[in-house]
Amino acid sequence: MHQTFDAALGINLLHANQQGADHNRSHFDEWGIICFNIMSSPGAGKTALLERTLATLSDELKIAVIEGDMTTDLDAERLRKYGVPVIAINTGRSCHLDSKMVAGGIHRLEHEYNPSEFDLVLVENVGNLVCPAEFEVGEHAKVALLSVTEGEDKPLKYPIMFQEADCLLITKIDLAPYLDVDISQIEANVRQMNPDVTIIPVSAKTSEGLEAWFDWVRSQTSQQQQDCALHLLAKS
Ligand SMILES: Nc1nc2c(ncn2[C@@H]2O[C@H](COP(=O)(O)OP(=O)(O)OP(=O)(O)O)[C@@H](O)[C@H]2O)c(=O)[nH]1
Ligand SMILES: [Mg+2]
Ligand SMILES: [Zn+2]
Ligand SMILES: [Zn+2]
Repeated sequence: MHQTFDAALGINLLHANQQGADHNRSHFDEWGIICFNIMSSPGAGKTALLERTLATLSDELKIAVIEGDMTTDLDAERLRKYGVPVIAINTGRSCHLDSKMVAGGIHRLEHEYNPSEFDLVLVENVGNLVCPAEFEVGEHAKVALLSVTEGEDKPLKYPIMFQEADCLLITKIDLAPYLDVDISQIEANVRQMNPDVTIIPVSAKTSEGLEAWFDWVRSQTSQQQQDCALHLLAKS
């Protein structure tokens, strides 16, 4: 975890970040968009999940991706094949996206497209199981991935990510038969950190569990659209 209070400068980094997150959130709500912040350690399968999600849902939902990577455009290129706007953000030396970086992506969406046409913005965060969970970017929900290859103890050892998650995907379950891993123990450890989190075991390779993930995305998106419509009605 980064030091988030710099006494010399007197700046509370998390506080400043939260103000930027509120700004981003107000854009999303104004445009009727729901935003998910997708987080995991490197290689747990975020981009693979997004590939499957875009392949299935981009016909029924208008989706844009904000793709955070320290240096390359590799993940953004993988996702552009699905014909949706993919805004790449290189974080340089930073191991997480912050709200200011994501604001840059949102403002590009605003200037290059009609943002009110979009339903869903998927933010793929930098692969890191620690600090992305602490830096809000204006998302409505945090989606954390934990692959079966990482070990049952990770929710206990890296608690913040699992405490903060609204939805936890246990990924690469097709590999479970080849490993010494107990998926029910992963679930129990996650529940110990966060009793109410939605847990969905998935495989981007075999498609197992993906329908449950797509249904979760659909229901969250339609809830946001209803909330935004009610809010507009109340204002008029
Ligand atoms: N067997 C199996 N492999 C998977 C699955 N999902 C992803 N992978 C593989 O895991 C590796 C990493 O997947 P990515 O989707 O690039 O992971 P990521 O979380 O986006 O990685 P970073 O963006 O670098 O943090 C790739 O070789 C994928 O093919 C799955 O469900 N099953
Ligand atoms: Mg990726
Ligand atoms: Zn970081
Ligand atoms: Zn703005």
